[in-house]
Amino acid sequence: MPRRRRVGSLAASTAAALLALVGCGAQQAVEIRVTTTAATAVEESTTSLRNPHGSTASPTAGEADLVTESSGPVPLLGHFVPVVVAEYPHDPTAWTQGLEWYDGRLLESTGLNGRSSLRLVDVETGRSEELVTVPDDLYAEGATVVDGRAVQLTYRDRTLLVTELSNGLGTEPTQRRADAYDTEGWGLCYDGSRLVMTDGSSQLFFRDAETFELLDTVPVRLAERPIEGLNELECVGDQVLANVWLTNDIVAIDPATGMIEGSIDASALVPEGYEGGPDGAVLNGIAYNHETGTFWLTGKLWPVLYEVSFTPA
Ligand SMILES: [Ca+2]
Repeated sequence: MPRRRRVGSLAASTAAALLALVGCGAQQAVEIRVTTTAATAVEESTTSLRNPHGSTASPTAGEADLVTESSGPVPLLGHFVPVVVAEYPHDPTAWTQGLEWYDGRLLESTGLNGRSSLRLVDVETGRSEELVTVPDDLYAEGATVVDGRAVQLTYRDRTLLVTELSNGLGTEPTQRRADAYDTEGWGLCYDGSRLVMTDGSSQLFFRDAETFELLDTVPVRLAERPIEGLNELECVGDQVLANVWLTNDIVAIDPATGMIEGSIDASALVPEGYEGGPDGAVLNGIAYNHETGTFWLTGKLWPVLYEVSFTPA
């Protein structure tokens, strides 16, 4: 059984990138304070960003509650922290690169050469009920589901893997498409019409869901500042949520403009001993459960998978 607990007091910001969105001016401008990492020389800037949705920057508790209702997700506008609904075991050898809720199980893509896989995981046990072994020459990255097929990126191999899900995973990818893209592959999600991809930069790439043809790119910015290291993605409602590599932050992006509209500080979820992301074991992996309105969060090599909702910080 999962251990259930709630996060009582939430940790302050990490040494990693922190977004703190506070206040709302007369023109619904959102004050945004940015603190960069210790590793990149601390820099603080304050700027303002118009809220494109025309609502307040920090949702009320009532609005936040809507995030967990089945009426569909509301945009994450402002600064949030996770509230833990439950904890489940997670394979501590899984180098999590992609996470998505599919038919009552978690579809998880794991990376590293020789250890890459695509799995369907029972969250109660953390066990992979089905597992595709990715060929040893490939390093798997983000993955998502399009019409009953898992689409899986590779890191520097420019190879797209497609795996049919309808009749079980089988033991190897159904298709291997070489030279499918000309960047690195990091995160991937499907918004119902287009695939959204990251390559570790500050860009979102929009691709045709069938051909993987590049349709558009959008730079992601917090006010005027590019946010680099966009990693694992989740398409939720009208937003794209992105893990920011080497941080405990998840940003909520308006994919039409690239504007960061909200942020989630998940510092309080970092397991003991995993502070600072030892050996690359950082927060990475976000999946939305449209049936419950909750989210699944984990990290590379983390022993725990969290079921969470988000509440204003
Ligand atoms: Ca995801």
